[in-house]
Amino acid sequence: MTEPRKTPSQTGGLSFFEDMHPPAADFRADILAGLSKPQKALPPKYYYDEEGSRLFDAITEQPEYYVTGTELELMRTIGPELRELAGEGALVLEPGAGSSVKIRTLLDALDSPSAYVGMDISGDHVRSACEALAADYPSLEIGALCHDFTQSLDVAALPLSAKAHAGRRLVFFPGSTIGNFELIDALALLKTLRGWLREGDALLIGADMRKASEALEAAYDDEAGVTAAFNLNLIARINRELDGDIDADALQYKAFWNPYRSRVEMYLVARRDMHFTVGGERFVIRKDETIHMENSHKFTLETFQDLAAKAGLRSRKAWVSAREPFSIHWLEPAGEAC
Ligand code: AVI
Repeated sequence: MTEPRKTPSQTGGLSFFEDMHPPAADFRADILAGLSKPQKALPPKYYYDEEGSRLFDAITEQPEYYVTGTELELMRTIGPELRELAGEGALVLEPGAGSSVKIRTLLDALDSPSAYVGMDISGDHVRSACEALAADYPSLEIGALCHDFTQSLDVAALPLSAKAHAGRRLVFFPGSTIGNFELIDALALLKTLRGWLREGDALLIGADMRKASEALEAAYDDEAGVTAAFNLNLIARINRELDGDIDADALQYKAFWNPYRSRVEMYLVARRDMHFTVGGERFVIRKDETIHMENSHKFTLETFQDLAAKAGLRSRKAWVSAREPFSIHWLEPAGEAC
């Protein structure tokens, strides 16, 4: 992976598109393994088929789901400080390139960024997201990588111009996606992202904060039922793709705040005893038994900075929104991870 393989005209305005062939997920094996656990669990990474992605976008528009709007507002507020900290000509790298609004807000705030590289496990998704960005930022060098961001990345080997490679690397990981990982996996991910940085580079990351349980439970169980539909969509996907016969109507969505683990936990609860088949295997769920769907960890400034420090990242600056508390952190490499 040294030379750009395609010219910008062949890639819809992109400087490059590179498929790093992330390991293929095994939907059937992962779902069957999850349903076979004593505490049944479905991996949240499978939420995002076409309908799931549409439903997630709809979640971000719900009045109770403060996360997206609050982070965006905070990004806009701190724009001048980000410009100052990043300096001129930054190379922006975005693992899990998702919200085009947030990246545009960052790019607009920065002082002549030299390049942007979006990454996602789905090649089609990242390519079209980056092409759309390239259409709006025609003078910016933009590349797209099909890559699993939990894996290491040799940034120096990316087919970018010398100018882009000379800029400060700014890894952008918004949305508090870090909160969806078990803490041990969040630490591993921070260490991986730390590995992309040199002295003077930075990780700009969003982390949602602890707040009243009522606000948290409402955010993850909105009145309109969109988050419930988002969870039940995974059941529909399993039925469709794995020849399943799970009665989705017999499952009730429930989200609750677990203060001991500082996270919102999301479940589907069986309203009655259920017998069903998935992928040719038979399963039983008893009335009131749960299927664990997702966690969303909430931090304080201190708990997040402690986690970052364990990954070899030192806090240079952190901002907290004035509305619902949400934090954005500017972290820089500091020594080695432990
Ligand atoms: C993607 N992630 C940051 C969301 C969150 O807030 O934890 C996922 C989500 N699940 C239900 N609502 C939102």
